[in-house]
Amino acid sequence: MQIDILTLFPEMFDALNQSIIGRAIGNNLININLINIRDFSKDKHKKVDDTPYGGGAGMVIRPDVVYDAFSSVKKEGAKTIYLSPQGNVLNQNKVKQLSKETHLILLCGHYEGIDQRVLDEIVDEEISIGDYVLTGGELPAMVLIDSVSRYIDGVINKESVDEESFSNGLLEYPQYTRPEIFLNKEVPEILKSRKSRENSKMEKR
Ligand code: 21W
Repeated sequence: MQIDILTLFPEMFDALNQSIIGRAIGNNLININLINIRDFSKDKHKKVDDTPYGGGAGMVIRPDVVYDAFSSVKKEGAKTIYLSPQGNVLNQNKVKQLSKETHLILLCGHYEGIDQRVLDEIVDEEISIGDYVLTGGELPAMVLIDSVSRYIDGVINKESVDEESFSNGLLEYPQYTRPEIFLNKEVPEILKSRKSRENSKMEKR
């Protein structure tokens, strides 16, 4: 899957080069391309925002700069997602649906917001990750990438995808490993019996 990320803070995405997602990127199962929106400013001071028409606090990102950043990666068949607090809240069904796409373009919002005209022009879908206020769309974009990546073939084994999925979440159970006694608490007896070990995935031979 190709994932282009339009952001003012590309360094935040360094976090993706870790663990399972880092390995998936290394194995070319996911290709992440970071685009710094600021690189498309035509201003000598690299300015990307301006005061809002009609007044109000803060600044608004200019539509032309976002449009040029978008145009540098847009291809036929890509789906453009705007991460924004006003979007539909992400859930496991949406995650599964997005994992079938071949090319996602993620536009990260920012506290100040983006001129509505460019959003109307380029955005296919608006997604939030929950009803609380963050400072930008970067962490939500990473949440989306992490959750979607699990469904991409080869990223994690198939049993884990089914076992850990939200729909089966109620089947979760407490887990134990060594040491057998920790802070005076023993591993439950039933899990230590031979029969139980034979039935466990971990020790199956
Ligand atoms: C916070 C952006 C507040 C915009 C007038 C009109 C992306 C997010 C975000 C942010 C505002 C997500 C304004 C859950 C989130 C995100 C930053 C409001 C000011 N004034 N999911 N608009 N929570 N948050 N804009 O915060 O970009 S997905």
